[in-house]
Amino acid sequence: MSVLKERLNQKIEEHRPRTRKLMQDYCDVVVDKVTVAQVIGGMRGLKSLVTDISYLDPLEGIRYRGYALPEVIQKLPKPPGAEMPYVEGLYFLLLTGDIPTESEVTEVVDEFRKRRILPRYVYEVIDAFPSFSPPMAIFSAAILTMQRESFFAKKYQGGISKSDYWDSTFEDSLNLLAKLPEVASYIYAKLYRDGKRIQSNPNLDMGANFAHMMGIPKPYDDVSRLNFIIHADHESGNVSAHTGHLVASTLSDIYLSVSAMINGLAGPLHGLANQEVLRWLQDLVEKMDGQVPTEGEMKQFVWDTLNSGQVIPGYGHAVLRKTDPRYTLQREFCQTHMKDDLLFQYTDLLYKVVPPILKEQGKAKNPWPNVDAQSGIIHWHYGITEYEFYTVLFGIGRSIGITANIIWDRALGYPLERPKSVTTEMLEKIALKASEASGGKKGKCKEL
Ligand code: NMX
Ligand code: MLT
Repeated sequence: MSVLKERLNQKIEEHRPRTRKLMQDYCDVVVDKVTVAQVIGGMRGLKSLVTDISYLDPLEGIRYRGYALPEVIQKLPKPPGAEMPYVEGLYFLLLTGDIPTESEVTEVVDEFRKRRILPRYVYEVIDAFPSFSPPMAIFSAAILTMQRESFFAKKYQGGISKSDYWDSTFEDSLNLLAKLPEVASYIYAKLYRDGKRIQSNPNLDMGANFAHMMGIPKPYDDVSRLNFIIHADHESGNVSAHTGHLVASTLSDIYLSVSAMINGLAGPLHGLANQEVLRWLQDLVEKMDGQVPTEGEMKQFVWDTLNSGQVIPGYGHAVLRKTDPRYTLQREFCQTHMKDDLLFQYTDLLYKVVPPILKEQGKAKNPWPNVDAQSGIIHWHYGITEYEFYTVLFGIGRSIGITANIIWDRALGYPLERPKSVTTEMLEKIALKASEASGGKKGKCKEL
C-alpha cells in the first residue's frame, strides 16, 4: 500500500466514528431552516451538505483542509526551482488533511506517472469528434469513454463490502487524474494544432508535464500548477462539486461522476465564465483598436454590457462577498510576470471600475471579482488564445477536489442524495398559513 493510501486509510478509520455518532445520537438536531426563497431560488445558502476537504467563508474565501490558499502555496513542497507547489502534493493534503513531506509527494508524483498512459481508444474517440466541437463536450466524452476501465464498477459487480468502496474509488481517481492532462493536451492538439501532439515527459511533475505537452516554456509550468491548485475545490455546493457528488451518490463510478461534473462546469454562470471574460475583453480590444481605454471609456463599456441585459463575466458570486483570493493570487502572479500585458491592464482597470458600478446598479450581492476574471488572461499571455479551451483547464483542477470528495463520500458511507420537492400549490398553502399566523405580515422579498 502506498504511503498516501495508508495515511488515508488511517484517517478514514479515525473519522468514521464521528459521522456514526452524529447520525446515531444527534440525527434530529436542526441545522438550518428552509425558506420559500431558498426552495425557489436555487437553495442559496442552505446548509445541507457536508465536506471536510474545503470550506468557503464569504469574506475570507476558500480554505483547503483549514489552510487559506496563500498558506497552501507556501507550505506544500515545490519542485526544484519552481514558484508553485506540486499539484500531487495538494492531492495528498486534500485526501489526508496533512501537508506531505518531500518524499511523500515524490511517491504520489510516481503514482501519477505510472498511470498516465491513455488507452488508444481515447485518441480515437477524440479524433472522431467533428471539427469545431466545443472542447468541454470532447473532454466530458473522453472521460466517459474510459468508464470501461473502472476498477470500482468491476469490484462492485463482483460484490464488495460497503466499507471497502473507497479503496477502488481511490484507484479509479488516481488513474483518471493522471490521465486528464494527457486528454486535455491531446484535445488542444487535435482542435488547434492539426493533431500534432507532444508526447508526455515521464520525468516531470503534473504541472510541468502539462506545460510541456502544451509546448509552452517556463513559467507556464508554474501557471499550470497554480491553475490546477486554485481551481481544485470550492466546498460542496457549487454546481460542479455538487453534480459530482450527486451522481456518485448513486454509486456511479468516478468516470461517470467526473464526466457529469464537467458538464455542469461548462455553463456560462459557472466555469465557462473564464472564457466569457476573454470573449468580452477581446470585443473591447477590437473596439479600442488595441489601446488601453480611459476609465470613462471602460465604465461606458461595463454599463453598455449591463444595459443590454448581460452579466459582467468574472464578477459576482453565490457565496463570496469579497474579492476572491483566487483572483488575488493570480493578480499577484500577473504583477510579477506580465505587468505590462495589455489584457492585464484592461483587467486591472475593470477591478477599479466594475465593483462601484455593480454597487450602483444594486442587483449583484457581490460586486467583487471571482476566479474567472483573471485566469483567462494568463493563458492568453502564454499563447493559449483559443479561449473556448479555458474551461477544460478549470476542469482538470476541479477533478482533483471532486474525486477527493467522492472517495471520502464512499469512506463515510454517505447515502444516495434524494431531497424532496413540493408543488407550487403546496408552497402557496405553507406561505398562507405562515402569513395568517403572523397576522398578515409579509417578508422583505424581492420580485423575481
Ligand atoms: N453582472 C451583472 N449582474 C449580476 C452579476 C454580474 N456579474 N452577478 C450577479 N448579478 C445579478 C444577477 O444576475 C441577479 O440578477 P436578477 O435579480 O435580475 O436575476 C442579481 O444580480 C442577484 O444575483 P446574486 O444573488 O448576486 O448572484 P447569484 O448567486 O444568483 O449568482 C453568479 C452568482 C456567479 C452566477 C453571478 O454573480 C453571475 O452571473 N456572475 C457572472 C458570471 C460569472 O462570473 N460566473 C462565474 C462564477 C465563478 N465560477 O467559476 O463558477
Ligand atoms: C467555483 O469555484 O466552483 C465557483 O467559484 C462557484 C461557486 O463556488 O459557487
